[in-house]
Amino acid sequence: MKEIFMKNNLIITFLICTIVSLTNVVLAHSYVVSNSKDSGDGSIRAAIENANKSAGANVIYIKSGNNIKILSSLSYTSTAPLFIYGQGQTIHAMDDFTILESTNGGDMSIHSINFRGPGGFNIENRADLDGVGGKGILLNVRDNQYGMVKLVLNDVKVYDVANHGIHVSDCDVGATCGAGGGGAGGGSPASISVSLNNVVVDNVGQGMFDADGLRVDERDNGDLIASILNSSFTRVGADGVELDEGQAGSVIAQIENTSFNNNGYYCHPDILEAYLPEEDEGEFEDGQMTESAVPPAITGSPDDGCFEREVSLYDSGFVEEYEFGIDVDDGFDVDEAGPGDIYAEVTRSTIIGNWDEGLDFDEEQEGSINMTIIDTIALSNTDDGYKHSEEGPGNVSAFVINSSSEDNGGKGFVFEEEEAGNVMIMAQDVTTSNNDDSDGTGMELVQEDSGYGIVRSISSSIADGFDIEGVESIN
Ligand SMILES: [Ca+2]
Ligand SMILES: [Ca+2]
Ligand SMILES: [Ca+2]
Ligand SMILES: [Ca+2]
Repeated sequence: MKEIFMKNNLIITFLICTIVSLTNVVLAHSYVVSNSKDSGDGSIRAAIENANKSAGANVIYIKSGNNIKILSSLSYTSTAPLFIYGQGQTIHAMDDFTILESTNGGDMSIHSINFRGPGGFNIENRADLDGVGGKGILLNVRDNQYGMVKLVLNDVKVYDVANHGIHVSDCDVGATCGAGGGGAGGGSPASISVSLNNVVVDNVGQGMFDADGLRVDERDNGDLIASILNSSFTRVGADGVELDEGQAGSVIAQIENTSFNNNGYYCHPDILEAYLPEEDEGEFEDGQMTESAVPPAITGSPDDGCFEREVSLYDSGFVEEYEFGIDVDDGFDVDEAGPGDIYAEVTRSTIIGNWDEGLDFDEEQEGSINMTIIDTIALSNTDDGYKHSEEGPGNVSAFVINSSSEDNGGKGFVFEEEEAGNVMIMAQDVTTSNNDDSDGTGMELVQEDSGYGIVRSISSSIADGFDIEGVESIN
């Protein structure tokens, strides 16, 4: 093993020096992968095992031109940063396991490598019945970690894995962390930064429920910062991207030239509708319907976790209404809970054919949604094109410029705000048409409780109309 300073790659040396200088003078070590074997001298597994024993940052160069078939996970256990530079090789998992994991919060920076799972998963060929759902890349944050945890991916493809394609987990309750809003579980004081450039995530998350293309779980103090450029998330079982932030901290996301297309159909309605009760919803007068008469939770389907069953009662204990649903998912889902905001900018991107909302942003408790959408298209999503919901003290403000939302099953754009706070929307050169039944479905703006609402729309074509509550239109 040679020290990085022996290498002639000045850029990498600079990066490593920067990191090393920040973490005391512990020299980075480098390792060369010279063959495509699963294990043994010169293999990627040997390189990672050697890196695990080193005290400082580690750099692995994959020089072998061949693809690498592996029989078990590649597990990086150091807390120091790991850099891996490939030349477009594919690391191909021969079975259902996580391909590359950093188990103790070590930053990872991965360049020019493809990660391929065994493939062939769907709800009728599940991966998780044996308790395992393999991911592409996993970075697991330590419970006591602080500062900024970083995942950097450049020129990376992740495909054919059963579970999340890419997962950063700062959450101490493991897989049960993110089944819904950003609430469950605790975590570390650390923030998370995820930086993706030219990343393709395709056909992942089809082997189990709630498995996303990119999933970030951020808990306890700390922000979730995501920069996603020139990338695509397609054919993902659950959300193309899900950013889940709980407790104190904000979500700060910059998305550019990225597509979120045809995601969210692991719970495929064609397969599951047959398991719904004959009456899958109902509304009742008080005293009419007892709770025990509501159809029970569904069992015996390919994955019973796919069904939602909601029952609401009158104070008397009788049923007011019930509803069964199939849990399909979104193109891009952000859930922010606790003190903190959502700041997001989505530019030159496409959000097409997702099985629930195209873009679904939810903000709870203190904090605002600050949104910028430029040169972006939402088309043919099953529910709303772009949905923004804010609860608690805080505002919803948005600039929407030269963007469109058409042919969606729900509304084109939704901006809704509750409790203290305002709605402020500026739309310029925005087009909506043929959303839902085209009756006030282009743009829904709701400002409830204290506060004011203003929408200003300039040279826009909202062909299917506004649905406005508590918001004043200035044209
Ligand atoms: Ca944290
Ligand atoms: Ca947080
Ligand atoms: Ca908040
Ligand atoms: Ca509010």
